[in-house]
Amino acid sequence: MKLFCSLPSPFARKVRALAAEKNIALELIEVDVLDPASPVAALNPLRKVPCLVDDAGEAWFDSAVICEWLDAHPGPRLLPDEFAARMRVKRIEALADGLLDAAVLIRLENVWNGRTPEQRSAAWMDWQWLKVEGAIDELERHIGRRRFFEGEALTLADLSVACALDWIDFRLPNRPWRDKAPALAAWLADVSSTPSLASTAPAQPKA
Ligand SMILES: N[C@@H](CCC(=O)N[C@@H](CS)C(=O)NCC(=O)O)C(=O)O
Repeated sequence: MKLFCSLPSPFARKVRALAAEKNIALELIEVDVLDPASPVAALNPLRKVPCLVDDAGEAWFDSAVICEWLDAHPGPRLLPDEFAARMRVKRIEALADGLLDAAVLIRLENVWNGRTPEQRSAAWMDWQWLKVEGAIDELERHIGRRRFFEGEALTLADLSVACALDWIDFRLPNRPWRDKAPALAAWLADVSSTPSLASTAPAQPKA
């Protein structure tokens, strides 16, 4: 199976971490999604990564769909079978993905070369950051003293939140969040040693 991705993409990292948990080998094909000639355009009309191409050549997106698709393969389950628990995991995943959607918009506002410096809007970025902060508040309330977001074992909820928060640290280091979310910060420090997360962590920028 081929995963079209970029290595820093937090959505792709979520898929890679889930595949690692299940011991599924993925062939990574790195692409530049902002290049109009990216091969992803022919696979995903939304021109976004991750995009998985299965062994029959069928393309799957977005990251939530890919994760569910991979989780149906043999190996430990990252999405519980029981309906209510499964939906609670997916709700946390949606919160983490939504947080990232807003955070990615902040980054693109800063780096997309279709905008001039004068066109970049600080007000727009602050509006997006409000969403990030709202999601972080909710995640902080939810995690409390728990070890996992749902149940007694690692699920897709944990992978999603860890990938989202790490990406904020990686790409938006001037937007601190830990002071307002100490439980979440402690949880992240703990969960980050999980091998599937440690082996997929974004490379830190060189000093
Ligand atoms: N909802 C999508 C979001 C994917 C996404 O935003 N990917 C980014 C990279 S991190 C992307 O490909 N952006 C290109 C663009 O927006 O044009 C998912 O969960 O896979």
